[in-house]
Amino acid sequence: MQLTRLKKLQQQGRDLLDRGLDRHIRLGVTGLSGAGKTALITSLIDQLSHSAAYPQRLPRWSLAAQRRIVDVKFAAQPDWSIARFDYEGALHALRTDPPKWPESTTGLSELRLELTIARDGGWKQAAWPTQKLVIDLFDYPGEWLLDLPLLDMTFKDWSAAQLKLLNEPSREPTAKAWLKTTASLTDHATTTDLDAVLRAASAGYRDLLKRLRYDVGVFWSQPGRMLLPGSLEGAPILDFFPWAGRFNDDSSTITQALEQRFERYKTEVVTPFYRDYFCRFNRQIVLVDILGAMQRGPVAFADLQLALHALLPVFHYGRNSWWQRLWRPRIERVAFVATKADSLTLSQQRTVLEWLQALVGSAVAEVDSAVHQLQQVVAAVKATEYGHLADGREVLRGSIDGTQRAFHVDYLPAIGTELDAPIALPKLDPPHANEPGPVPHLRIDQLLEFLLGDLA
Ligand SMILES: Nc1nc2c(ncn2[C@@H]2O[C@H](COP(=O)(O)OP(=O)(O)OP(=O)(O)O)[C@@H](O)[C@H]2O)c(=O)[nH]1
Ligand SMILES: [Mg+2]
Repeated sequence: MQLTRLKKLQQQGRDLLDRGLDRHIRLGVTGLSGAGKTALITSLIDQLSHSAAYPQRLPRWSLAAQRRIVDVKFAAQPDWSIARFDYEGALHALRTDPPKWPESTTGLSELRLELTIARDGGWKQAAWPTQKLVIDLFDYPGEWLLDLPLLDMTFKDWSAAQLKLLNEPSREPTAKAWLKTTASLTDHATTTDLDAVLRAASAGYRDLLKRLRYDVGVFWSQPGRMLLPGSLEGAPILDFFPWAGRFNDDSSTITQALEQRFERYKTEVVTPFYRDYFCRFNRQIVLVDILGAMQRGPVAFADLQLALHALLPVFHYGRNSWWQRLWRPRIERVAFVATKADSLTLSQQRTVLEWLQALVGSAVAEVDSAVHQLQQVVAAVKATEYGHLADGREVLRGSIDGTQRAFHVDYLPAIGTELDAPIALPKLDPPHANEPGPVPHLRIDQLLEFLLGDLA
């Protein structure tokens, strides 16, 4: 506890120093696996690092439009114990021939950029003609965010909620066998076989979560680390599962053991992430994979809405929960973003924006008004060109499986209608880099304006 407080004080000291010197942004970028985080961060870094030389590529970011970016450089990241975001590796993949999308990632990584910006008038201009803007970017799995609500839950409440979910029609057929096995677990496991019993049922639960995610397409799964264990692979802290057992029986060995693991998961896995990272972000991009969910079909799309409902209270600054009051997250700006919009025509992009507004709108209305928020539809890396066929129909042109094609996504549900069937979204190859400068994008400059526009 002492060590934790000391660490927190040290961090606060570092943050204050950072902020006192110049403007300092700690930008977290998150989204569930495959949402487009790595492509987005790579594009953000690419746009920023070229912004002094190619400001014309970012017309809607005022600092670039006013030609005030003097220099951009990479700097040593403050936290040396986490991976550096592999911008060079991702860019190399996008720039090879044929180009490839960056590899999938599973953990936390960080990168620091330092921008030198010409001042725009004001009394400081004569003495200090430029100022520094330090941007730390963090890539982290959205699955970790889904775990934050656990901090407010007891094992009993969490178990009840998860078991209810597993019995719903979208999940029950897949969960049936595991539910049956766990229900038949007797609570008379002796101390010697308890560990083996828990290990086997937990492995079954983790396997179930994976099948639900990858076969059925659901998004809402807890605990998130069971899907992306990273360094916790095989660790006993992940050996727990929702339990329908007798909670009021103090002598129940299984209940006690599971409860203990659940509490340790909260204090040793969820809390450190919340305290050391989430609370220290002052800006946040949340990627909402609307197109990915529609592509997986109605069950996945409904489940995305469920996941968002679970996730959005994390950005609720009314600080109703003890963990929010204790650590006081200070996110000032949150951008909810749907990416991969380059697969759609302009009017279809508008439809996706309407969906995004509808999905996050109601929850976001409750976010503290001091937190600025944006909903936007972008493409981190624009892989298509828009055009028309001879008969006037709209069409997109891009490379699919190495062949140039003209295509059009025929079915996209209008807002307020049901998604009847999966949408047929093509998996585009990245664009060939045939011009110098940053990767082509859609509205990344608007995103930068929202995230950084108030700073210089
Ligand atoms: N057309 C298009 N496709 C994109 C774009 N961004 C991402 N994609 C597609 O989405 C896939 C996943 O993107 P990533 O950036 O790896 O997603 P991620 O969220 O980092 O995924 P994980 O690291 O696996 O969690 C890519 O391989 C591309 O196929 C985009 O801007 N345009
Ligand atoms: Mg990634």
